[in-house]
Amino acid sequence: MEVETIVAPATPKGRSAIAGIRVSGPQALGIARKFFSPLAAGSAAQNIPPFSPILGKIVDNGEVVDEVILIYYRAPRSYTREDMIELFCHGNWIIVERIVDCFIREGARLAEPGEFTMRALLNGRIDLTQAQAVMSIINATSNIALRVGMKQLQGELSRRVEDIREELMHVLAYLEADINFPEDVALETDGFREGLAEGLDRVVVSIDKMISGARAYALIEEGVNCLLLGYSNVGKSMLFNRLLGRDRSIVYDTKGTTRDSISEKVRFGAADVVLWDTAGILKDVEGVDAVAVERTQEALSSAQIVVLVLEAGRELNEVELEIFSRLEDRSVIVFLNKADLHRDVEVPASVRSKGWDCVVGSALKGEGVEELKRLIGSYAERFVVALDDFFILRKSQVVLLEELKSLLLSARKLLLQGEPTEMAAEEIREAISRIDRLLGRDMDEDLLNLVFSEFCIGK
Ligand SMILES: Nc1nc2c(ncn2[C@@H]2O[C@H](COP(=O)(O)OP(=O)(O)OP(=O)(O)O)[C@@H](O)[C@H]2O)c(=O)[nH]1
Ligand SMILES: [Mg+2]
Repeated sequence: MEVETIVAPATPKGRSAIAGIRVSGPQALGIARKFFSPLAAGSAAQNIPPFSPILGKIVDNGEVVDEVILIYYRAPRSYTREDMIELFCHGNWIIVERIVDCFIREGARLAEPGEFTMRALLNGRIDLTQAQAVMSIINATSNIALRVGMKQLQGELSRRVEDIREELMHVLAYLEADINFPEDVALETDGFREGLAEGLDRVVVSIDKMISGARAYALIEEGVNCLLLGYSNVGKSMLFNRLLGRDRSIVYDTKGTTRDSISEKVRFGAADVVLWDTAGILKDVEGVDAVAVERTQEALSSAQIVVLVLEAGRELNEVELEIFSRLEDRSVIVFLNKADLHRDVEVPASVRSKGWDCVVGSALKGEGVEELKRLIGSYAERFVVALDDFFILRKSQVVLLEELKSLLLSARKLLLQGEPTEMAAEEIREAISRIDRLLGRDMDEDLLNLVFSEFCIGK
């Protein structure tokens, strides 16, 4: 069956200086020739050299629709590896629709969301992890998402997955040799099984890295999560508003003012941060207050940075000391608030002994707030430096990785228990097929449709 030619607007609906339209498929050039005529004197419509922008008119039924720039990409040197046309017209949707209609009338059809990228995948120009990176780049709302997307597009994740595949093929080759030529190859010598098991161990370590990298990335995709945490009424909401520079959260002189966790995106220095105001921690509360405290605990579980707000000049209470013990593995900054009420503020010994950064200030007067912003920013930037450890994977792909891991652990066990090598080989074959699904090679339609349904049209 002949490949269909697809067409779609490549820029969003609305008014702009320029809008783009994309066409891909064997008929792309043939159809374009029917409407497009180059402006340059003496140029015939037939003369559309590849890879060079040409100024011309789109003429529909004798009427000039628009003046456009057209670029012809000759297969396989295009985004989809098929023949492609890109047209740039004035950024008015009526024009865009008329040009798209011209192509449809002559035999192209409107592309599905993500269909251009899907073709790039099917034609082997990119793999599934790169296709996802494309989407992530388009949808990125933070610098970190952009940078992780760009790394993945350049094949960072693909290479790691390929390395794993290679290692497994290697293991499989040994196992198959043992299965097929048990008498020829003296494979079942000392250390044969142990050696293969060691190879599998290495692979499991790198799979674990990918799984935790995907989880870590999902948590900070929008920005590094920074949570304001503390006992009730210490001034978290007022500090939150100060950090945002506007009155977002209610500040009130009674305990239990904030109930829901409230989040806002901010940028401190070069870092994108999602800042969270939370309900104050209180002991022995009931009803909605207890639910509010639960919400805070929940939010705490996904925070990378915690700003622990304490009241200057007051002894730490039981609740606060209890909070301390739950912050072991976080980046913690202490803000000693309400310093305006005291002359000399001492940093409590218990805080000092933790070695946490500590800012003495006042949300009311705005003191210490700039210092706090700077600290949050520099902590957040450390996550951007850890870029190599992040991967963009859907939940279903993380599940694939987990299955992959358990197959390998099972193969390892079978090997070490001295079971017939065929049993381990079967697990490894299964594992390799999981890898192919991960890369989009083994066309797992459900997974592909899931991934591409989230794309925008024209990409
Ligand atoms: N003097 C002084 N008062 C402050 C300061 N920060 C907050 N307050 C006051 O402390 C009270 C509580 O402030 P909030 O920001 O609502 O405290 P919270 O920690 O969000 O309280 P909950 O949401 O109930 O947990 C309000 O009356 C604020 O005006 C400060 O730096 N100095
Ligand atoms: Mg509050």
